[in-house]
Amino acid sequence: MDVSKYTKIKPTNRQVEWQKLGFTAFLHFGINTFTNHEWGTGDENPELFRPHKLNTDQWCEALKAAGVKACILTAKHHDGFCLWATEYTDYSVMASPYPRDIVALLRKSCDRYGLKMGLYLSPWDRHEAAYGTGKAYDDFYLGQLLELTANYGELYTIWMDGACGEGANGKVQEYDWERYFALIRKNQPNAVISIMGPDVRWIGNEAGITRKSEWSVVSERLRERSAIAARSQQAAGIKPLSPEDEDIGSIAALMGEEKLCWYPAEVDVSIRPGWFYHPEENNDLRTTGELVHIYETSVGGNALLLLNVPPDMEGLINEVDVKRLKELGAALKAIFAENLCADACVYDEQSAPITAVLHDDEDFWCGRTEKETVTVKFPEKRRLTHLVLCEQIRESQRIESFDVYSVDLDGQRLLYSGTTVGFKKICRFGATFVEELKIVITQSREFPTIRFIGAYCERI
Ligand code: FUL
Repeated sequence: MDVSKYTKIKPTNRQVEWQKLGFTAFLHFGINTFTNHEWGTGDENPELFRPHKLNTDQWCEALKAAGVKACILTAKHHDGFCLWATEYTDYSVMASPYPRDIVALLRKSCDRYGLKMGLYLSPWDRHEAAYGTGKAYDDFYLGQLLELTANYGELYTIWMDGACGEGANGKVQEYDWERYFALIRKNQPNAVISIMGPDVRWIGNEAGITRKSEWSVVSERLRERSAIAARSQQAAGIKPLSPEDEDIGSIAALMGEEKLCWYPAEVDVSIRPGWFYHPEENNDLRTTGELVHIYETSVGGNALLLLNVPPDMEGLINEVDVKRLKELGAALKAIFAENLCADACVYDEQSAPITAVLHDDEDFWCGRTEKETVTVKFPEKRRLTHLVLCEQIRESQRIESFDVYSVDLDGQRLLYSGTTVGFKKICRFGATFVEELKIVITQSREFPTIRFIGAYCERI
């Protein structure tokens, strides 16, 4: 079968750089933090906004402890209240008892802590009078977008959620997405435009669940769904596609699709039940075990993890969240601190040694046929609990299925059976002493690539 239709689909450089971040954080903070709501109505009094101990350094420090590489702040949520000194509305921090530009403060802290910064700018605005009137609102939104993309340094993403409801006047806006995207491309050419944009796909749930087989090569219709909502009626006979579908990337699922695109998945999930801080949820945080599982299946499931940690009414990441983030960081270190593969011998079926896969860089190994076996020989028996496999996604996503065996004098034992690999696959199995690993790629599109192999043992 000619699979070049699939393998010719490759990511842009900005998508690869975004994917490398792996683990990122969301900061939902705003007027809702002070009203204990999830969605504000847009008429909350700015007087309520009093984060008297606000400290964005403390946010960054807490996130760093978990191993986060970048964060996204809700510069404006659906209520329309802005966290920066915008000239387009009075409904902002500047009208509050805490008149400081929080986007600027976070920028400084991110730079100090070596975190990348992204911004969430809700298209839906329940405060702005122009909302729902067409071009007047688009101009207003573009003005805000211009301020954020021009005045706060390099942003790695602009995150546009899909919520689109009524404004204060009962009207609903039809957004001029193409104008929004053009402005972002011009001012922040390296930033991915997420969710409603063309670069990053919403995984389809907010529960931290990644598909068993997560493909980044999918139908262009998934992206048109957001960009061209008005034109998205399906032609007769073609099944509608939704981000929630379980299989959106197998060859069977893509059969008949005219246009394909690289549209990688992001898992947005909150450490708490809500997106915003609610004091009554202080005992309801996800456990460290749950968070490690979400990490292993998202970061290790060809997706990016966007974990929400909402600052509280004092303007701090609450101590219970700080504690959980530290525990998560420690748990991940206990697994991934040392790559036990770094001094192993790796070779392919032609017995050619492969050193490229021992380093986590851009070099990679490339197979010749659809099915290939790669062997990893350790200098001595080593206890392993995890294996990490990475494809070189610049060459597209190719591996469809693989098995991992432990081999010794008694024969071979199956440790793990997987499907897609993509940017990163984390395979967890019961602790096993291994002298030789056989990675059998049972099916790939044309030929597989492997950019990196890592072997780890969880310290308990
Ligand atoms: C959704 C919003 O409606 C939620 O409040 C939250 O911000 C989530 C991440 O995106 O569309």
